[in-house]
Amino acid sequence: MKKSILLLSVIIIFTLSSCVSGPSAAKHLEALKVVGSNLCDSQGNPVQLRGMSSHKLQHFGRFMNVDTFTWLRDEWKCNVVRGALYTYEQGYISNFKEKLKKKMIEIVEGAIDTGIYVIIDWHILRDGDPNIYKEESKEFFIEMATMFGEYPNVIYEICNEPNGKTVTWGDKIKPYADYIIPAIRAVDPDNIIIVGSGTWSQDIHDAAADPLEYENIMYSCHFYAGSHHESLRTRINDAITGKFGNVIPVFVTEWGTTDSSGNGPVYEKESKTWITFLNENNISWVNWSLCDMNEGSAALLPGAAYTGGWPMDMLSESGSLVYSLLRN
Ligand code: IDC
Repeated sequence: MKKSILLLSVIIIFTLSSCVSGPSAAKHLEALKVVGSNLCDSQGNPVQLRGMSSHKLQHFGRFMNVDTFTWLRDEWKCNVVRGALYTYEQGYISNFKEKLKKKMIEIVEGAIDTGIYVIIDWHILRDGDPNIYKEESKEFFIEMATMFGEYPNVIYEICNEPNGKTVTWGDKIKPYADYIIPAIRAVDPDNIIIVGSGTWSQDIHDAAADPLEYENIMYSCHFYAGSHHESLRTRINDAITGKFGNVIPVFVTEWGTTDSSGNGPVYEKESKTWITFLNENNISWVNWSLCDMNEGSAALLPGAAYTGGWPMDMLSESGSLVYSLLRN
């Protein structure tokens, strides 16, 4: 009798303490859905996600872990992170399939434990046509959806930046999406799926003229403050208000404070103009990138800790700007 009371109290104490400590103090996350041009919670209230993207996971994956996520959530006020799974450049296709898949699993589990959303980004770039590796992509997303589809945290981004003269929405990207999305939906019926468009995910007008016919789809639009300006903002505005024939929801899954090389000076004024525009329109955004590389768009200075806790003097010019934009 005494023994079983002791055992019971040990179990109760253990359960209580595991409920209140560490990253598992995570809040309950809302399942997301798309209503018109808006990302919404399950009640239909608009939700804006803001956060940080990794740089290429094969080089900078060490910054993506539950400690940095907890820091980003509490200090930077991020509610989303993005893991950039490069296909090329010694990425998933070229060399490191199992290693990078393992990293992505760790990232998703870390985001679940922290209670933030996570974008699983199939980061095509030099391989401009997503169809080149559509079999690998399908297999990968089925695996992710099978493991994590029941968690509201997960968002699938099925092609980072299609590019190339012949890689248009109608000819290449929509058919690719129509190949991948049903495969994900067979396993995960409802989490958000984000689709890129031509010209490095800027041709959202093409997607808006001929959108996909599934629930909970969003369209990414990418910008770099030194390269993309008012005309792209006008295009986004036209897309979310139906000027191209249909209202579509836009998600800025990647933007940078520099020009589109990712390097060089920080364009502070233009970055602020962009973020004001996105915030006013409830458009979610994710900044490139959380790493300590010596390039303008990197948020951290070389040598920054892999575990968060960064003092202000470890943030780059870009990192300080994004930190203040996130906290506002
Ligand atoms: C850049 C990195 C840079 C790297 C290059 C190629 O910042 O260090 O050498 O990729 O791997 C994008 C891409 C993103 C780019 C970024 C900046 O999605 O991968 O990262 N950018 O060039 N689209 C527009 C800009």
